[in-house]
Amino acid sequence: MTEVPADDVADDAPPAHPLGLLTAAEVTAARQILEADGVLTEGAVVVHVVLHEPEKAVVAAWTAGDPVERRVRVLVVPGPELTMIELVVSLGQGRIVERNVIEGMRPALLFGESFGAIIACLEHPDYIAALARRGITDLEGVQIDPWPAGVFGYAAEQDRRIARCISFLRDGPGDNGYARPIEGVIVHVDLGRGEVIEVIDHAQRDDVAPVPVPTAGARYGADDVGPLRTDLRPISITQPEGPSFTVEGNLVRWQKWSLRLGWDPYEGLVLHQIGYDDGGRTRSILHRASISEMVVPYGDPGEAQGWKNAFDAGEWGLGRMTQPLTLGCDCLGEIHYVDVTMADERGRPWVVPNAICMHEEDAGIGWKHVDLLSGTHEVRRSRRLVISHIATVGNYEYGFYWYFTLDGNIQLEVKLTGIMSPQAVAPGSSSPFATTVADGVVAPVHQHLFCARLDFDIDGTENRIEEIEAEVLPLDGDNPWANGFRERASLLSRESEAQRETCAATSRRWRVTNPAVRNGLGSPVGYQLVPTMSAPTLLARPESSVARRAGFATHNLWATPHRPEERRAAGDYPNQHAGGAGLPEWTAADRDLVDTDVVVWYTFGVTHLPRPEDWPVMPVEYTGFLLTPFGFFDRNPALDVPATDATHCHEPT
Ligand SMILES: [Cu+2]
Repeated sequence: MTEVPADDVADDAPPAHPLGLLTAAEVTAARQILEADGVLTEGAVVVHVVLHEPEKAVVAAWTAGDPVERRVRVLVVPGPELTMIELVVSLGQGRIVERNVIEGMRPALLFGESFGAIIACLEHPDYIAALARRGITDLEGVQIDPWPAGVFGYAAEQDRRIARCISFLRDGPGDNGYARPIEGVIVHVDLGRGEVIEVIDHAQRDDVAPVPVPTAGARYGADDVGPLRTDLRPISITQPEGPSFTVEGNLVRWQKWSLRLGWDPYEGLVLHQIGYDDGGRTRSILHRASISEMVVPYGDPGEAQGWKNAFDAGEWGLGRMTQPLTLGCDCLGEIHYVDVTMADERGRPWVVPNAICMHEEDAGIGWKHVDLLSGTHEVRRSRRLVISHIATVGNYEYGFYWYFTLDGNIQLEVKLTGIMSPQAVAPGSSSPFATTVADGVVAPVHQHLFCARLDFDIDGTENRIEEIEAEVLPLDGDNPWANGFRERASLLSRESEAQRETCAATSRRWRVTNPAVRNGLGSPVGYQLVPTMSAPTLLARPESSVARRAGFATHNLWATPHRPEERRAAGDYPNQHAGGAGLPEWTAADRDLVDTDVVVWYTFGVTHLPRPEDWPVMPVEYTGFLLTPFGFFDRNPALDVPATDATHCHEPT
């Protein structure tokens, strides 16, 4: 187990490609330009500095050695009001080239303001009194979680950036506070001003006894759960000649695949220019792939839980919440790490070391056949390139694992783990909207709905999308034995037709093709989006706040013609947004999708009906999807994979 030496990805050498990862020197240069401009006034917060990706045509026309024009997008919040300044800074020209003042919108929750909200709670007499009513007088062990507030018509929401703060009790610094929810206390905090607006104590308001704070602990560290099992023998993964991939700048090559790594504070890992080498020619598949947005809506209709609808991408940020990975623990084998650079809230470089992990895995058999007549046995191993990162969003962990395999498949697997956000109930009681995980502790039902944005470029940008499913034939003269079924392809020609749900019974999937490029069999080349894993849509009713705000989650599939500014499925600023932005707004134009630059948006995820086994820390649960070639190749593209041991694997059985 070794760490492959770092290359120049994270150092300050100027990126050699227009889509190169942002460097610390670039963030520093941007900050100097902002300072010189005077836009960073006293108290201003830099929300993000992110690469302003050049338009597709510019990237396509660029060749090695051409000058690299680098621009960054910056978001500045000058004060506590709902004013934000969007800037585009040209690093080459050393100046701000675009400036747009936005009124009435909120940024993602800011780290500095969130810490300020916690302090404001702890100092507020109404909060201290609410804790005292629950027997808590020592604030040392109180854990406060600021949550995105959503839109529920509270007066506190008006014209402010707010958080709703909920509380838990720890018995020491290393304790799992989620064992002891402090129920019925929700604090509305004005984030911009660092002021408590209102302490809502359900028990005081309703003149009822508070729900007792649960007493049992739920620690999960090695020292807390013993005895540990002792019969696990070591697994060592060795690649004596090193891994089979190379990394040059942000360009990754593995087997016939090539792609470029990107990073976004909200989307996390971004994959650009995914292509496949076919006879010495790189064929394009995806121009850009990322998680555009996600939402975690809770199902309990009561006021204690019913407002919980965290947009973990747009309100917190899957990139901003990404944590460094640890060799041998998070990642096993011959690992190549990539650091990522963002900006802190003062606009200074903020580097997350070991944020992206890359390695190769054996993936079982790739293909196999035993010819029973001759006894010939042909079998090939499958292996995959894994590119991953893990975001810790409050109580939860989301691991994003992109897999590339030798047979042309691309898969995204999301691993969900961490700690469920619990609720306290009276000892011995339960909740119809939650699973009891300990006496007086229940885990409410909720969903995790991710929206992948997939900008397909199948052998070029002019693509179309069809819905594919099995069609059962009617019982008539053409189907006398009643067994007949066949593949049906339906062109999704407009945006209104491309708002679709999965259907496991008919093996429904979606195929993106390029009719202008034919394979050796004479049919259009294509790739399919196959719903291989769980893909619920939003369960909250259409009348709900979250259905308006997370419109993307009301369908599994959407398709749009490519527009560079249409990046985030719920719009750029979902925090406390009343709704309608993003996909519902864009697709209202009902644009044409035939032989255009198609972008596919796919909502998938998990409806989490908690189990006792998910407590106190969840075993990984999986969701995701598969992209598989359909006629992109003329036959199995992994025929040329050599046998692992030619002498053994070819022997007659
Ligand atoms: Cu969950």
